[in-house]
Order: sequence, then C-alpha cells, then structure tokens
Amino acid sequence: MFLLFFQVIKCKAAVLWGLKQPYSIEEVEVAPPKAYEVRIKILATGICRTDNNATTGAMPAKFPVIGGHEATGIVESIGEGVTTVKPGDKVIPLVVPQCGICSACKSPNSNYCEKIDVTGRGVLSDGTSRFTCKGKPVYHFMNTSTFSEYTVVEESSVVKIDAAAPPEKVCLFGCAFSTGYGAAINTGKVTPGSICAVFGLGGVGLSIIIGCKAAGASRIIGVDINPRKFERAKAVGATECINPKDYTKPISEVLKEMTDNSVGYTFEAIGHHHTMVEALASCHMNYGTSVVVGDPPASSMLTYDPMLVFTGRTWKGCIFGGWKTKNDLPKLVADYMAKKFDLDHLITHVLPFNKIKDGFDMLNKGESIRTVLTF
Ligand code: COD
Ligand code: ZN
Repeated sequence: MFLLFFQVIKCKAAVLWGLKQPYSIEEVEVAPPKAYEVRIKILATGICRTDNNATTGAMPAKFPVIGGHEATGIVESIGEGVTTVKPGDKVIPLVVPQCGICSACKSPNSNYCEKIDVTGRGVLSDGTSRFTCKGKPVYHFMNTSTFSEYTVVEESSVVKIDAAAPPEKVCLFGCAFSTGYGAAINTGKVTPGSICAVFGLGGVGLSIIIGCKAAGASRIIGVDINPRKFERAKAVGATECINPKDYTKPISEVLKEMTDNSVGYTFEAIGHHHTMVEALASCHMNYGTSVVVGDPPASSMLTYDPMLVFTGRTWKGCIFGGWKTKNDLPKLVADYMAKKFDLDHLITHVLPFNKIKDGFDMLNKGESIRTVLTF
C-alpha cells in the first residue's frame, strides 16, 4: 500500500500545447510528490476565463501546460514533511498559496504570497514539473493544474476543507466565488445602504454581487454587453442591469444619472483597460471606491486621467478577493455548508471532463457562467 502511493500515475489531462490551440485530452504521467508536495485526485474543476486567457496569451503560461485552477479533490499521497493535509482529506488547490513566511503572508493586511505563479513559471519550487506527456515535460499552471485526474501541488497551495462539502459546488471557492465575494467584502469594504455597480457578469461578477448584497448595499447595478447575463445577475442580487451597447454616452454618465451621482463602489470583473477606467470614472468623484478584479492583459500599460483619482476616488485592486487562502477558505466552505451562500446560480453546466471543449465553447459564446467538469 505504501509503495502504491509513490508510483507514477498515468491519467487523463487537458494539455495546451501552445498559444491559440485548444485544450487537448491526453494521457499524462504524474510523478509522485517530492518533499513538501501533495498529489491530489481531482474530483471537480470549474472553467474560468483565466484558463481561456492562457490560450490567448493574456495570462502567461509555459507550454505545454495543463490548465485549470478552480477545483476540489482528495489527497492521494503526500511527500516528506507535509503536515497540514493527509491522504483522504478533501481539499481545494490554491491559486494564491499561503507559504506563511513571505512578507505578504506575515502581514495581516495582505494575501499576495510570493509563491504565487502569475508569470508562467510553470514549475514547482525545485524548478521542475511533475507532469510528462509523450516523453516531454508538461508545465504547471498557477500552481494548480486541475484539468487533470491527478495533480501535484506544493503544500502551501492546498487546504483541507469539510469532508462533507459537495465537490462540484465548492470547487468555486478555488476561484470565482472567493475572488468576487472577497473583492466586495474585504477590498471594497462595501457599506450598508450604499450603491454599487459591477462591470462584467461572469462567475466573478456574480460573486461580487453576492458580496455587495451580503454587505447590505441598497442598489446593485450590473453592467454587461451580453444581456443574457442579466437574469442570473438579478437572481443573485442585482437590482438593475444595463447594457453599454444600449447607450451612446459613456456608461459612467449613465450611472451618474441613474443614481443622482451617488455610486459608492464599482468593481471591474472583465479584465479590459477601458472598462477599468470607466468603472473608476463611475464611482463618486470624491468618496467613491473602484476595485480592479479583472486580470489585466499580460505586459500591458494603461493611461488614464489622473484627475479621476486626484479628486478623491480610491482605486484599489485585489487578487483572489484578498483572502489568506489557507486560513480563510475552510471558513468560507463552512459558511457555505451553513447555507450562508448559494452557489447554484453560478453553475450553469456540469459536464464530464472529456467534454471540456464544449465548456470552453460555451464560455466563449457567452452561454455559460461556470461550467464544472467532473471526473
Ligand atoms: N463591457 C461590459 N461587459 C463586458 C465587456 C465590456 N466591454 N466585455 C466583456 N464583458 C462581459 C462578458 O460578456 C462576460 O459576461 C463578463 O464580462 C466576463 O465574464 P467571464 O465569464 O468571461 O469571466 P469570469 O467571471 O470568469 O471572470 C474572470 C475575470 C475576467 C474577472 C478574470 O480576470 C479573473 O478571474 N480575475 C480575477 C483575478 C484573480 O483574482 N484571479 C484569481 C484566479 S483567476
Ligand atoms: Zn480563475
């Protein structure tokens, strides 16, 4: 039994061989975990826009790569020295690790652990990958690579959750829900009675709406160019939804008119420069706060009128909703189990893993919020 834990595992994974190519299901070899590493059997994994951004180059990755980062799994085996999880534990892999020793982890006010991989390093701490396919190394994605029946992560990139948590739901705590909900609660610090506007009504935007509602916002205005997103946005708490394509004037002007110039908080969950600036311009010129949640395109610069900030607006950003992942995710899952949140409106499709292409097609056609793939 002990030996079995330390064998190479052959399994199915979705490999991206290069830019502008589709994820291709291949048989890969997954090496055993080294010291301070954990091998996980993935049970369910969501498809996030960031997984698609890896195919376009907007999110850096080292090719070939196994994508995926929003998942639930069971620990299959652990390397030497691992103490925080054990085989059989139900876990969530962590896009934002919590190493506990870097400057961000040591501060109570930050979560951007230095072990994060948003630059496409694609390897674990010893500089190597645990995946091979057709005799070639295949690289890791955002420390997680969950589009695989088995993956290996560092101990800092995995946390144990309630064994009873439903995997095909709580995988959303691995990205969309935590990112959006935390952006409203931790970063925006939305206040009761305030007016909020959320730009982008995908899985992240809907989770921001859930956070704004939980914080007691009186109006939550959803903004999206795809009106098919409005119904679910309203189901999770948006009080109104508007489509910029229905107006000739900038949406910041529309929002000012709709609210007697009193939008307190805006959130950008699209990842485009022009919508980041428009969201900034949409909050009140003096007391407004705007939060950048969408991942900006890699290696790009943005110009904006500094008067927008000079007059008093606060422009903030956060990654993964500001949560300290190892500390906070088990508590968020416990709140879900206590029925504090409902994730059902966020999950539009559940498909077997081998239908991954259909999941990406629906994302790109704007037909889905979250597609969850199960193994
Ligand atoms: N104006 C208004 N809405 C727009 C526009 C526009 N110009 N362009 C696109 N949209 C809408 C789309 O119609 C869509 O409904 C929505 O924006 C985006 O939704 P999705 O489903 O494509 O994307 P999500 O919800 O998966 O969001 C992902 C982000 C784009 C926010 C991505 O940048 C992200 O995940 N950022 C979080 C950063 C982070 O903390 N990451 C941790 C792991 S990813
Ligand atoms: Zn994501």
